[in-house]
Amino acid sequence: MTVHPDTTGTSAEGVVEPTEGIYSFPAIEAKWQQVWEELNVFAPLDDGSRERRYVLDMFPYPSGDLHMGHAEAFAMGDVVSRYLRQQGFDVLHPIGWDSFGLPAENAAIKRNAHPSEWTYANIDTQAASFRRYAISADWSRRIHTSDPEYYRWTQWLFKRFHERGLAYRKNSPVNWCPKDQTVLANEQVVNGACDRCGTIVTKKLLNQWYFKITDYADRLLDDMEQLKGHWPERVLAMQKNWIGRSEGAHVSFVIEAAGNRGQQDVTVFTTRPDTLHGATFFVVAADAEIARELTTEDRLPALEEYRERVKALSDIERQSTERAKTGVFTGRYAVNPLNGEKLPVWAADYVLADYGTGAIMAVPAHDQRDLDFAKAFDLPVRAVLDTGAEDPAVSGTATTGEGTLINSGELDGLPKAEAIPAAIALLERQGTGKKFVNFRLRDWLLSRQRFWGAPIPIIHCPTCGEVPVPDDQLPVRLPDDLRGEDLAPKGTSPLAAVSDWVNVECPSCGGPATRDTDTMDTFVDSSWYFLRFVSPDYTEGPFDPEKVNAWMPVGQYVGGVEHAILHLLYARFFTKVIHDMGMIEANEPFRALLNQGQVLNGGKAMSKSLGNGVDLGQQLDKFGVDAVRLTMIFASPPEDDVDWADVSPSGSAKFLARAWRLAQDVTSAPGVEPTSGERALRTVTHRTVSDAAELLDNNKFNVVVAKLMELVNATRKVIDTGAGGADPAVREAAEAVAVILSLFAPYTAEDMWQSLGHEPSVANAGWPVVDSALLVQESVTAVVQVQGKVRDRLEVAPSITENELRELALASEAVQRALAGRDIRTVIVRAPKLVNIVPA
Ligand code: ANZ
Ligand code: ZN
Repeated sequence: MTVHPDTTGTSAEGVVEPTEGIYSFPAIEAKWQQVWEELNVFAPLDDGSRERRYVLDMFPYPSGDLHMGHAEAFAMGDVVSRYLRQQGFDVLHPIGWDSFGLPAENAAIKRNAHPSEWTYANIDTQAASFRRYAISADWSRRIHTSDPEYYRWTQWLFKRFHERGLAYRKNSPVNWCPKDQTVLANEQVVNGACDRCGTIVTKKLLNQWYFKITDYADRLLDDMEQLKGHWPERVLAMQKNWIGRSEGAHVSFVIEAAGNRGQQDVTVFTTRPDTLHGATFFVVAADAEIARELTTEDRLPALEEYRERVKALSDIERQSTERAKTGVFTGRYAVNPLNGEKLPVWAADYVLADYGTGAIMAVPAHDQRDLDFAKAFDLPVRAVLDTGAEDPAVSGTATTGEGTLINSGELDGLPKAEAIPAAIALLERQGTGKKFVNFRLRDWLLSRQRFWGAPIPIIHCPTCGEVPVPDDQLPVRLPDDLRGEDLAPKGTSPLAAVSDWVNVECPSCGGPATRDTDTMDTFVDSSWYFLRFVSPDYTEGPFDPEKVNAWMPVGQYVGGVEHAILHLLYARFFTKVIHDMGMIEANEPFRALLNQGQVLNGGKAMSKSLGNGVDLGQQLDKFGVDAVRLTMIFASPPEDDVDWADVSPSGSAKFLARAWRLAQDVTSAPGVEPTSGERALRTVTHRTVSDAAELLDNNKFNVVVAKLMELVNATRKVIDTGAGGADPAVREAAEAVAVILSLFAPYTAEDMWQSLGHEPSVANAGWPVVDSALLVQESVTAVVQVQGKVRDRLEVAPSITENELRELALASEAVQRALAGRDIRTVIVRAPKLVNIVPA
């Protein structure tokens, strides 16, 4: 083993001996973790002296120790963060915990404990694992959303939303999980089941708090323009689809009196007002109140029986085109406002109560679900658009394309695109309809009847109504003496049973009043945490406005695609509202988004039931942190899945040892001029550094690792068979390896850096400067063809002009031989690579 005359090997605090001999990751890990903490390497300067960059990982939920999924996601975020630091940016890379939520509460019930015990114990475990995993985080900014210092500001923000009319209460049928005994947002119902416990969700009529996110629907949609090219396409598509903007019209139909029911108006939402003359029946959502109101008394028992059956179905089942259509006749008729026709009114499940107006005009010729229903109940089908296809009444297939209006009175002959505004104009003139833009997006139901969340800061007074808790009385703290059974789900919040917490004086009139006992959805906590990180100890508000404008928006956000809709949409909404309050300049929170893939094992997601789980701790013990990190990065592009059965952490460990030995074998002194070194190796080094930067800018981390492996091989070759470890080009290469490797394998890189005679930390070494003169290729091979057949190869300068190349090619003896005196028709030249000569 080479001895290094030049190695100083001291850290700022005391002496840390350079590691020699055999690469041993346990020794290296123990050594550097402590040095980094002492040097406080990863706190940003935050003084404006450098351009700022904010890199954020979706903060973890403290469900237990870290798992393989965390190891992948956080490795990706750390690469970005460490890379930007090397490029000279002042990087904010914070960490915190999304620490409110049901699992803590369920664990507390089981163990007769307070939810905070389980929560904070898990946070400590995860924090220790993150430190070991060498996440380049600024630990001084750590936040937990369940800390009163944090949820004080969640409550403060709720109040500001309330003042702006963006937080309100209403009675409505809500998704109810019978097992968790709590309401769920639409977003938390997956295929009709609770996304937490899988229980089939039912509907319950409750008075609940909502955020008026629908007021922002247009902006949430339009501002996606800013995100194009920086967010994954599919996430943007999912958001767009979730917001679901539909242009069309509201059309009002008179429902004639019948039996015990009087005449009334019902409005429908349609995207196809041009097809009004093709409406042959009318449908209301069976589960909407309107269905009951419309149905004549004699038919009510049939309706009620049908409604019971509908309850059990998810929205997806209800709208499926596969299912046979079902419904009941209400005994009523609707009058078509354009032609006076009487349309039978049905109640059916394929129309949803909470979309549009919950009622439709059915046009079976041009809507497949209406056609299936018409067939099932023998209702008429009338085409009003000639598309050239067979009559839907005969084919059984509704026609939806472009075409010309028929059977439509004064609209006849118009193309569809003109008929839509023409029909709207007719309705507007009559006062029976108008243009309308409908959204699929619903208001955000935020109240939960559970304990472990931020209490809603409202007091209900019999005299004054809803009275917000004054700002100086925030936070409304959770009681800390509830445990075990006190927390068991009862349908109302466990807080409702704590009478000395509930009963308070009204802040407005001083009379007896009660606190709101619901807590906020945990998505509220995570809708603004990225703002708290810029000034986590700020006490004058949720964040320091100056700092927030200096750091926001987040430059790179990293996290799982499972948050494509909920979290990202809510965070965007919060940012826009806070922007409108004049508190931040940014109107989008995350400039760029990276969704890492999943970690699989044997082609399947790791799961307890499959027994294919891989324990992160065991992998780290066996292969070391750096090898696990490097394996995650090297396995695939960051967006793709990593199958742990197909990768080789031991191969990664071998590569790391090989890289590490380069530093051990360097014998030249630090700071030696590299210009006298072997040029070929220098070219590889500079090309690698240059390519790596470009690849990193495009998130192609795995390719950077591949290039790094080539550089390590090239360097090893010079040490073993060339000028050896004294060649300054070898030092230059080894230093470049250490700096690039510091993004992926920080322990190994730091140790190399020390062996190379530098002070820690390599994290601050700075990206190597590329000498572009070394990148110039000295010559290129130009292929010369005659009639498509290769006749010669010429070594030319990369900058050769077309004319120069043509002359050279024509002068070639081999070409002259092939031409055999024939005249030339054309010469095609693609400088500097190709010439094709075509004889006459
Ligand atoms: C008549 C019509 C004729 C329609 C036609 C479509 C085609 P999007 O694009 O998703 O917004 N609709 C309205 N409310 C509904 C509800 N609550 N449940 C189920 N379907 C509903 O779809 C709008 C169209 O979906 C509306 O336009 C309505 O049917 C139906 F040739 O009206 B249409
Ligand atoms: Zn009062």
